[in-house]
Amino acid sequence: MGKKLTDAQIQHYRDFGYVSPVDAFSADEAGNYLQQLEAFEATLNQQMGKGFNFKPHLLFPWVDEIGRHPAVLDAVEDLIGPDILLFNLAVWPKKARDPAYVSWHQDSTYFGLEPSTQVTIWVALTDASIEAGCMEVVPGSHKLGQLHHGEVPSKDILLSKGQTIDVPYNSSKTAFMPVKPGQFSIHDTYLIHASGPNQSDHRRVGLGFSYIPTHARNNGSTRLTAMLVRGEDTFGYYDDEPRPRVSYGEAEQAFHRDAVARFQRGLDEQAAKY
Ligand SMILES: O=C(O)CCC(=O)C(=O)O
Repeated sequence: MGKKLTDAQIQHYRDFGYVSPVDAFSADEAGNYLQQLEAFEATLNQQMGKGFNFKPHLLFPWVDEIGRHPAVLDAVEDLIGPDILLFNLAVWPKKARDPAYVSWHQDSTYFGLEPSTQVTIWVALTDASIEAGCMEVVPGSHKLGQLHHGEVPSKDILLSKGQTIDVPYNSSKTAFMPVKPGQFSIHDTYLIHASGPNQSDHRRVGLGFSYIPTHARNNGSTRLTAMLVRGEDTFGYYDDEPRPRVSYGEAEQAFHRDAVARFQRGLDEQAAKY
């Protein structure tokens, strides 16, 4: 038995590359987080999409709180050990009846990690049903290792460069990962996954936290930032990210700008490799 996951869930992750759904907090708490997100969006008059969809845990204490939720970190610890860095957070909200989708990809493609150990925890703030465009995965595909991706230009693909797997693989069997507000799904860095358009009448909002063990270094030429969220970092491969103290404060915005610019340079460098 792990700290959060059962032995069967841990074995399922090893065998198939994912686990879902897992409970973190109540639907009421999810509603409170969503309210904070929407209050911020109202001040900017835009979705927490482009410009804010990377690393908002550096801008908002409520996002930092979710990223450190014991249920989340206990599950991560069960899979990658006790010394944990939050490496990235990506948010791709989908409006009601939104044609936007995420094409078939592997998260490892972006990150340039050695070893490529990374786990994504996708926390739902609203209902992410199949109809609303939850994630869909190819069970067991994490065992295929890194596959080649090509850039697919499409205004509806939410991935920044439309990176999509462009080599054949067996996609005859897929599984959906529907999650309710306050629940999360877990997937491995090499797992092939996607998410479809939102065909429901409500917004689909979730936060995709990427965690790595402190020993996973980035092989790019830009020194990246990361936040130690549990344990100890004796490697020092990343500049420390400070926790946000006030929502969208000046210092928070300045650090966020710099961290995202570096992260973006890292993404561009990795993109040149596939
Ligand atoms: O938000 C989505 O629909 C897709 C998220 C995703 O691909 C990820 O978190 O790795």
